[in-house]
Amino acid sequence: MRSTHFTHAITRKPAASIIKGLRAVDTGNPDLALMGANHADYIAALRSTGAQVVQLEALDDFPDSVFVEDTALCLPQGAVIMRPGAPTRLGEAALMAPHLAALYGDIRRIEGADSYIEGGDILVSETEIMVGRSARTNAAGVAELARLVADWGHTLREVFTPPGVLHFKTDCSLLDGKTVLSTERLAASGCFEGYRVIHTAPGEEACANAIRFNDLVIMPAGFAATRERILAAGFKVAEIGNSECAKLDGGMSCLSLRFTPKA
Ligand code: CIR
Repeated sequence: MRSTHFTHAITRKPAASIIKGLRAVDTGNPDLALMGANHADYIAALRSTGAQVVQLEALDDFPDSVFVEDTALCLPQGAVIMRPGAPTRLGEAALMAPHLAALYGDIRRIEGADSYIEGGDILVSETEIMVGRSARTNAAGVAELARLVADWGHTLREVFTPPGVLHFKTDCSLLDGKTVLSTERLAASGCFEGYRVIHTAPGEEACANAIRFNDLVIMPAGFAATRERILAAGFKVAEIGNSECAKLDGGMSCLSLRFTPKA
């Protein structure tokens, strides 16, 4: 399945400057050693599925650059370089472009001066691309993306990220072609009509950002009730420590670009 199975992933080492990373609420700085260990576990989990995982060097000029997902959208036909809505992150996208160009034949770019869009707001299922408007992703960005991917045959649906939630995928993940994991507050908006929805357990909203990567659902460690629900639905789960990235509002999807390149 093209929305859940991939041959490649790109990650970037956390920079020491991550202590200056963006966060909605300051709960203290991340511990770099623990973050590095968690990041290594994450890469090992991706590799355990047989995928080739690129690990880019840290970018100290961009404190949030470990969260590579926001820089690009990778589709079976090609990749689209984003225009992050966070001013301190805008420059990260251009730095990702050459790495994708080395693997993909068709690279497109969001270029409109008024267009803003981050990968964390984009959920690609087997049948459509959902894009959540948010504080980082605006209508112009969504419209430009829709134009860019139209000739690749993708249908794009604009949805809305709940107020106070960083990205659309902060609150949901695709588990298979027709199943999503979602917080109750996001699912209540009706955006997943036609999908099977597994809700995060009460009080465990912070684990909604997981990823399906080949045979694994990779989720943050420490959310036992939700983990049970995912296991009961027949998925194989790997848990990765996320305490340090969580201090910067980051989760499992943010840490990689996942794709199967097309030359
Ligand atoms: C930010 O605010 O941009 C970072 N501190 C967190 C980005 C998380 N990325 C993601 O959910 N795709």
